[in-house]
Amino acid sequence: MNKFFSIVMFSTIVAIAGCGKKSDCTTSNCLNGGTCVDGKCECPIGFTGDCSQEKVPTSMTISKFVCTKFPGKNNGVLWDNLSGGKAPDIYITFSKNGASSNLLKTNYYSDADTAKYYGFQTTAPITVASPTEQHDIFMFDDDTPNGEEIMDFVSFIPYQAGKKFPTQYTIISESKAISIDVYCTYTW
Ligand SMILES: [Ca+2]
Ligand SMILES: [Ca+2]
Repeated sequence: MNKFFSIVMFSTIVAIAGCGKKSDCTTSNCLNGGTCVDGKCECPIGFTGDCSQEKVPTSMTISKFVCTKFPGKNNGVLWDNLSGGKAPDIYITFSKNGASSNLLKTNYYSDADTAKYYGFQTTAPITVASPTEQHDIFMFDDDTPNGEEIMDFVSFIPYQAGKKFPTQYTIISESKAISIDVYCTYTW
């Protein structure tokens, strides 16, 4: 028998054996709400295999960021200490690490109060084309017409692997001075 026929014969035997094979699943072993159909788990979008494995999103959409914590002072003094002792005028930028242009730059809130939460969003949702790559949020104190001061920044990877695709999650800066909630959806 030549090699070609050996392969055909082997494939045929495997195919016949496959027909009599018992089911790979029952509804109870398909996870995360998956159901067993014809011996195969049918999974909620984003999951595969026995529905415990996540598919990496091809893109994400961020609808808003909400800042729940920011530093009210800069080394013990008010951010606008030189201009009459005022709280900072906060805004953020969101960018892919190393990218020269921002995916988002917001307007600022004047004299921001550390006891309040501040939402940052644009008229159109932000598309994150590389959800597995590092992105950065910088927070600034606007000092127009004298530029701005960087208050702190948060680096993060938008797709948090193994977390089951939360539509809201919290990121905290390394200094722990800034805490921001991210509101997002996923596309596969
Ligand atoms: Ca300032
Ligand atoms: Ca200012």
